Amino acid sequence: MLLIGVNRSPYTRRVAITLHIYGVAYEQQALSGFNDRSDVRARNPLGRIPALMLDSGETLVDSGAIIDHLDEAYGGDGALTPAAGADRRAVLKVAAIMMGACDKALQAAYERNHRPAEKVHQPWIEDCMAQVEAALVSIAAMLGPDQPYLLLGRLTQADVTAFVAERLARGVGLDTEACVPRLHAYTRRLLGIPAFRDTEP
Ligand SMILES: N[C@@H](CCC(=O)N[C@@H](CS)C(=O)NCC(=O)O)C(=O)O
Repeated sequence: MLLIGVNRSPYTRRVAITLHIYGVAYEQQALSGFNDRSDVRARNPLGRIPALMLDSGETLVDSGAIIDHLDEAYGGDGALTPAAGADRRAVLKVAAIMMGACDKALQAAYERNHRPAEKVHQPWIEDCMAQVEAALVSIAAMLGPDQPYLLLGRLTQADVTAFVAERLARGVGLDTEACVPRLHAYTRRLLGIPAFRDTEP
């Protein structure tokens, strides 16, 4: 199995963490969506990472669709996203908010880094960053002091997505230690788990 993408990408990293947790052996081709355009497009016509090439040769794209396959193939009864019901809805809701926060953080970063300086619209960046912060605050509010996991008393895809979103938010300049201290401390604790630690970019 071949994971295409760099772990600097929150979407790629959530797939890498999921593969680790499920104990699936894989290789990784560390391609960037921007720096390795033609190689990435050869795997995903949209030109985005991650993509996952299965041993059969089939290639899956988009972290949500890839993880859906991994849950089905390797998750069993302990899948990171429960198979059905209220537990599934709760995990998917957190994952949707955290992946949306990643989308907004990247829009802010793209506005800063991919446009000529005179065309950068600062209010748009601030609007995106306010959405990121509000999303993280809503998830931080679910955490009690020293609570190890967000939901169900065990590690789920809610934790994986909250981890990568907090990491990205920090990377684009949000002071998460100040604005979501409990979430910041919780992601530091998750780094004690090999799947999180060993996928550090
Ligand atoms: N919804 C997608 C988002 C993937 C995505 O936006 N990847 C970024 C890297 S963090 C990318 O490849 N961007 C290049 C581009 O959009 O041209 C997923 O969950 O996989």
